Parts: sequence; C-alpha cells; structure tokens
Amino acid sequence: MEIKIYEKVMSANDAIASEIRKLLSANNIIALNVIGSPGSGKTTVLEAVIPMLLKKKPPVESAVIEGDLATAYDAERLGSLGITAVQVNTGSGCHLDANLIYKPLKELLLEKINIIFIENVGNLVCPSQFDLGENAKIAVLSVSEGDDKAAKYPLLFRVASCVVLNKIDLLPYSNFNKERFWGQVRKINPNITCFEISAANGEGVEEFINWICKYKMCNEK
Ligand SMILES: Nc1nc2c(ncn2[C@@H]2O[C@H](COP(=O)(O)OP(=O)(O)O)[C@@H](O)[C@H]2O)c(=O)[nH]1
Ligand SMILES: [Mg+2]
Repeated sequence: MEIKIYEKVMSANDAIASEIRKLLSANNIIALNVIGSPGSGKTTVLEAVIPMLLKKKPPVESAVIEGDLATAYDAERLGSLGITAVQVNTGSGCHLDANLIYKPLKELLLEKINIIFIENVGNLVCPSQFDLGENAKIAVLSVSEGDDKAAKYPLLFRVASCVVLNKIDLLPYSNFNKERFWGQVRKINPNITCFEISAANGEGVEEFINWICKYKMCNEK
C-alpha cells in the first residue's frame, strides 16, 4: 500500500519534470542540478563558476534557483553577482521536487538565460531521487567530509553525470585518501566525469567550466 502511494507521488513529480524539460528545451536552456551535503561548498562553487561563464565569448548567462529549508542567504550571495537568483524555502522538506521549482522557473526571463543552476537542499540522499527536468545532476563533495561518502551514499553517484571534489586546498590538512574516494566513485559509476577543485582559490575551476560549456553545446537544440 505504501509503495503505491510512493509511486503516485513520483509519477506526479515526473509529469511536472517533463513539462519543465519541454520549457527548458523550447528556450534552449540547460539546467544543472547541484547536489551535496550542507557545507560541501555548492554555493561557493557557483560563486566561482558563474562570473567565469559570463567572461566567455559570447557570455554564458546564468540564473539560479536556490533550495534551502529557511533563509535567503544563498540567493542573496549569488544575486550579488548580478544574476537572477530565486530562493525556494522548503520549510521542513529535505529536497526540491519538480513542483517546487516549476513556478519560479516560469517567472524567470528565460529568453535571456543559457544555464539554470539549481542548488538543491543540502543533503546527500533525498535530492538524488527527484527528477527536476534537469539535464544533469552534479554531485559536490568536499575533502572535509571524508573519503568514504561515495560508498556510503551511492545513489547520488549513480545518478550524477559529474562529481566535483571541492576543498582540494584542504588536502594537506586532512587524511582524505583521493585514490580510495575516486576508486569507490568509479566502482559505482564507471562513466562519471570527475573534477578536483578548490572553489576558494580557483584551482581546477577552469576544467569544470570547460565541461559545463561542452555539456551545454552538446545538449543545445
Ligand atoms: N577551504 C575551502 N573552503 C571552502 C571551499 N568551498 C567552500 N568553502 C567554505 O565552506 C563553507 C560552506 O560553503 P557553502 O558554499 O556555503 O556550502 P553549501 O552549504 O554547500 O552551499 C564556507 O565557509 C565556504 O567558505 C574551498 O574550496 N576550500
Ligand atoms: Mg549553499
């Protein structure tokens, strides 16, 4: 019985996700769903990436939908970059679903946007289960979280197209074993694209941006 209710929830979500996909495609927009634990550096990664995308020729214009239980802190941080940043507060909800982002998405000036970043609620589990109509899920994990997290929370790494290992600048101060981490990631998803970056000092960010731009080109109508 409970399984039937769950299926109904998911099919309702997937119907809206399909509408979102149509809307994005009609406007030639790529949506990237950024998923990771609270504090892994999702917002800082976007703070590093978005201005560099704007410097591309021609400029790549971004907008952001921010998911958090409470506050508009992250939308304020990213809005200060001069882009449109919409905050969605879920109250007690541990993830974004398609219904939560559909209305804010429709209200964006879609004709002016090339990429929509969706920063999901900080959580390594639930956001992976929901299709938001995005083109790709991006997993952000940081050195300070420990090198065993892919093995312990495999779902995200199974559904993500790319993993960003952030806070690489902290490696000398931690016992994080990169070989162990990447070995576990590749065991779960051999085709996943991997990056090591420091959103704080910019190391590795250019390579990640090149992937985003290539991904965008490959997925344009
Ligand atoms: N040392 C270091 N700190 C970082 C890096 N990226 C983010 N942080 C810090 O980690 C904390 C959480 O970052 P935030 O972007 O808010 O994480 P979010 O909750 O995943 O959005 C902040 O204090 C950031 O300054 C990084 O690459 N290196
Ligand atoms: Mg954040």
